[in-house]
Amino acid sequence: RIRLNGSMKKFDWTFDHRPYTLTQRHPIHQGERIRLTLINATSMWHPLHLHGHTFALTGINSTRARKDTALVLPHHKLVIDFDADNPGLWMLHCHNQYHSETGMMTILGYRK
Ligand SMILES: [Cu+2]
Repeated sequence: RIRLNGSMKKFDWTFDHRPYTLTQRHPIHQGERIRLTLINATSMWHPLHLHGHTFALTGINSTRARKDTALVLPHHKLVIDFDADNPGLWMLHCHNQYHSETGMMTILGYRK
């Protein structure tokens, strides 16, 4: 579960109130099916982009399409599933570059 935080006033976009650091990791292992719940606690749209994988939208947003970017609407959540089948260090970030630059990015990394 990852919460999107920040405001236009402070321009302090983060995940879980923690700006990006080089050493951030999340507990993922190769071969797992990962469900990410992205909770947008802000008043902005955030197009979240995951590197190295494609994901499926779940619930009412579900389609057969594979995506690598999806909008998380203000004060809504988006639940996505993907397979951890590509070991490496992969960025998850807002595709508004000026949001990721202030901290709304993290690394989903795992080894073989
Ligand atoms: Cu954003």
